[in-house]
Amino acid sequence: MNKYRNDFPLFKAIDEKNSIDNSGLIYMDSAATAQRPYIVLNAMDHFYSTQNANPLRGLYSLSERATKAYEDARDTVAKFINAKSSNEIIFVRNASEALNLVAYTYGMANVNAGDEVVVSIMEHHSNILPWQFVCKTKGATLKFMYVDKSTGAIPESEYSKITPKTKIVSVTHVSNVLGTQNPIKKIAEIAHKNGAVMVVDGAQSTPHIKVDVQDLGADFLAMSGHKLCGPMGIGALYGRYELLDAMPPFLRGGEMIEYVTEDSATWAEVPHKFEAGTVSAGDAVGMAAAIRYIQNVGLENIEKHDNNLAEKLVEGIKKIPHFHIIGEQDGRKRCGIVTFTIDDVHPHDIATLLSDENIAIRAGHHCAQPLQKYLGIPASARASLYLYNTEEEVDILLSKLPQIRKWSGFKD
Ligand code: C6P
Repeated sequence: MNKYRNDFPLFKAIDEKNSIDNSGLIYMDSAATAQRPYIVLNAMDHFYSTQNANPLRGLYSLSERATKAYEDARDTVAKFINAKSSNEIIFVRNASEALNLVAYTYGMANVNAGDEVVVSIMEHHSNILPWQFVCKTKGATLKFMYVDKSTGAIPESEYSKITPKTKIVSVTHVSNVLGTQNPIKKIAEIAHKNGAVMVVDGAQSTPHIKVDVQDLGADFLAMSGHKLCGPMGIGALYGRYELLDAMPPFLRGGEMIEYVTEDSATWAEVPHKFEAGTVSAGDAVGMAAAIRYIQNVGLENIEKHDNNLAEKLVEGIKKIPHFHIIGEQDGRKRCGIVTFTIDDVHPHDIATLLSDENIAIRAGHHCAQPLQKYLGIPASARASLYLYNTEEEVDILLSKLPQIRKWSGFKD
């Protein structure tokens, strides 16, 4: 896999003043945002250099080309997650916006007083706060499925929180902290048996494993472009067509209407009903190029590579005294997300000390404060691996980690 590293300009970047040299950088924060290959930057450059016009409006050929590039990108996303039709893909800014869209439209229209929404304790804030808002506004109850603290998995007994009162079940496919891969298919079956819809947060799964929305039984799925080597500011919401068609719009404005009078409006067909204003076509083109890049590398190869590296790192960390792996204990099942704590050392100090060694990891609450509170840890450190990381980099990290307590003034 190491050959793919050369596809990413950031690892070669030297600025004009020669003051920045990323060539030795060990970047292990891809769960926060991945790096972008040339192919993505070139696709966006090509769009703005040769096809730039406002899509979906103009009746001249340049605008038609822009529209085609944008709609082709939608088609690429649809095929990537095996949606039945590209009309089931709505471009949004990121996974957070996708989840908010479902909450503000489907949630506000279908959740009523006395109803329940079920999430898990491992959710990112983006999959908790929109549901808190819906439940508080509508007089409904937000219920949490808790995890086994030693394995990071949701015990099956917790599924009984999904009942006929449940209108929405919203669970992450892969946890950005625990690395847990949730059995979405099973949870979706339970949700559907109880008459609820299944919302899946695919932010951390779509970059690493094959995601098939039909096989999973997902009614909605949120994803971000920037986590799968695409640009920032673009993501997608998958929604089952029948549900999207029945939902009210999210934002109101240009190009999402059929007809407007002084005091009323009717809406454009799905998906355009949900895409008010000038769309982010250049970013959509970049996201599609990223998906094609990932497909060329092969998701199975990426999965294998990430699992191998994560296993090596997890097993190495387990051998270091005072270190604790948080969540899933099998590195091969963590989608490259390796989260740990060190006794008596704050995770912020871990990240700062490693930064001095040219290693970038993330530390903090990872936008999952309810989870950290439930686990009884104020914060954690997280190294997240992707296709451009190498075994050598994992070895370097593993050689630095045992020194962190010493650097922090501890004798062992
Ligand atoms: N997690 C992390 O470092 P956005 O920011 O909207 O593209 O993605 C939000 C989001 C939603 N769900 C999960 C499971 C996520 O991990 C994230 C983003 C980043 O873990 C930034 S906090």
